[in-house]
Amino acid sequence: MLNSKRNILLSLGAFAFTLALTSTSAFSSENLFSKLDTNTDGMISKTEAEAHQVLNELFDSLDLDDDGFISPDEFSAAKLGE
Ligand SMILES: [Ca+2]
Ligand SMILES: [Ca+2]
Repeated sequence: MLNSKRNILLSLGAFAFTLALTSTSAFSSENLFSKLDTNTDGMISKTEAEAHQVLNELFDSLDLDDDGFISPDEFSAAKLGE
């Protein structure tokens, strides 16, 4: 009985920790995205990506649909804000 209560507390703690971690990284990668999106069209162009060395190098492999822009989805897959 005591054991299972302790397990519930432990998993609640782990859940809260994961949640905090997830929201922190989402926040920072969103920040980075809007920082790089200098013309605020919601996409990062090849020129805008040049401001970020890693993004610049990974640009072609991150641009999954080959439209020449990094969308927020493509950007978050790169996990650059973590
Ligand atoms: Ca842009
Ligand atoms: Ca794209």
